[in-house]
Amino acid sequence: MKKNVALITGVTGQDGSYLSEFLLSKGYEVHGLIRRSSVDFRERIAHLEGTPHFHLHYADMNDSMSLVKLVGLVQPTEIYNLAAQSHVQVSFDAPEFTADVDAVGVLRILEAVRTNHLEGTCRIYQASTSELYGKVEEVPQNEQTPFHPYSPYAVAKLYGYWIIKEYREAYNMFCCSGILFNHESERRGETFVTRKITLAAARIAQGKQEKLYLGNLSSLRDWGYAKDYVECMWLILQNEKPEDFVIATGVQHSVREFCYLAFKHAGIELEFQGEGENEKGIDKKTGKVLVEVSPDFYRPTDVVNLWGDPSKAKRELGWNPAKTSFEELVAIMVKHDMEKVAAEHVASVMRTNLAEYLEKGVVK
Ligand code: NAP
Ligand code: F7E
Repeated sequence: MKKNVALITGVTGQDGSYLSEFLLSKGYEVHGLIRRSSVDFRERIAHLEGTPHFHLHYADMNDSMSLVKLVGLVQPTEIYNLAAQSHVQVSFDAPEFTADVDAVGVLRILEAVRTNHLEGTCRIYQASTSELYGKVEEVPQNEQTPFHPYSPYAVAKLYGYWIIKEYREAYNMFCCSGILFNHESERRGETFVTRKITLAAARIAQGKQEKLYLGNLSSLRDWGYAKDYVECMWLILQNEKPEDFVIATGVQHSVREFCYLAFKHAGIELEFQGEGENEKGIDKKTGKVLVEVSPDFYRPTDVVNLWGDPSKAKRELGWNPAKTSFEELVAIMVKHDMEKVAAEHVASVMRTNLAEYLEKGVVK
């Protein structure tokens, strides 16, 4: 039997790391694309390096030739195109780079597959996004909801969505988009709102941070657990027909609610008072202001009402959107960050003690 060979772009990211673990557990040969960086950003996949069937290769989504060579070398049966400049706020500061990676990058992958004559044997998953719905035209959003992208990131991802559809129809390629709503985890980047909150709650609870500054507290999201969502990426490629799917939990919460629950898990009960820029999250027990609003985190245009309808994925892929609840997700993230902050504290005490011992000549 022919072995399943997966190529994952964005392997160092949150989803890439979980997807690698998932595919390895299914017996795949997994190849990951990494890019050169002056510092080592491979901590999410460090535990996989050196294991059999897991290989890393240098290339870049901005470099067509490197992608053509890599696809030719690996001869993948499945490509998961997860690489992206994925931060919406950053896309306002670096719109051209975002378009190059998130829009043209998708085209480069498709052309690399065609150049290597693999269009009949290689299936392609494109990491599409609920940000396509942007300034939403209907609630909740499903596969038929019109798109209204509302950031340079979303506009770039819309090109990715359409070029995948175009190659599916023009060249009969098996390529699909998963329209994924926000999914988080203990591996989430630290500047996305959920992780920023869980880390801050842990630091504040352990006396390592005074206050947390956030932007729009009323923004609504459909937050799921990343580990559950990567399974769906795989299911989309195992489907009989190449089709696009909405992946979401079907449950919506505000940033304020996420914040309240995260602090509660860290042992602090917050009470929110005031409105808009004057809203504050106050520790009910001490009366101390722990959360404040800063317009620095407002976006020129913000997407404020995302709520997905995962009925199609449930019905046609047999995927369970309720595997990890919102409450469980917050609990997992806070538990992880409480332990991380405590371990950092122990390590810093040990470093201080060691420096003292070295100075006193106790340790040579
Ligand atoms: P992430 O943690 O930000 O990971 C992004 C990955 O893309 C990283 O591995 C990054 O590499 C890589 N990358 C960026 N620019 C690149 C380039 N020029 N060449 C090669 N690799 C490059 O994102 P994620 O949360 O795992 O999301 C995965 C994908 O799903 C992204 O396409 C994102 O836009 C999309 N998405 C995410 C969500 C969500 O809620 N997480 C929802 C919908 C869609 P470095 O480590 O070197 O930076
Ligand atoms: O913001 C508000 C912010 O940056 C969520 C990416 O994975 O999911 C992600 O994009 C909401 C927004 O994620 C802060 O204004 C308030 O309304 O965590 P986020 P995102 O923009 O939804 C989609 C589906 C993707 O595709 C993306 O790749 O929270 N918010 N205060 C804040 N956001 C941040 N980052 N920081 C704040 O202080």
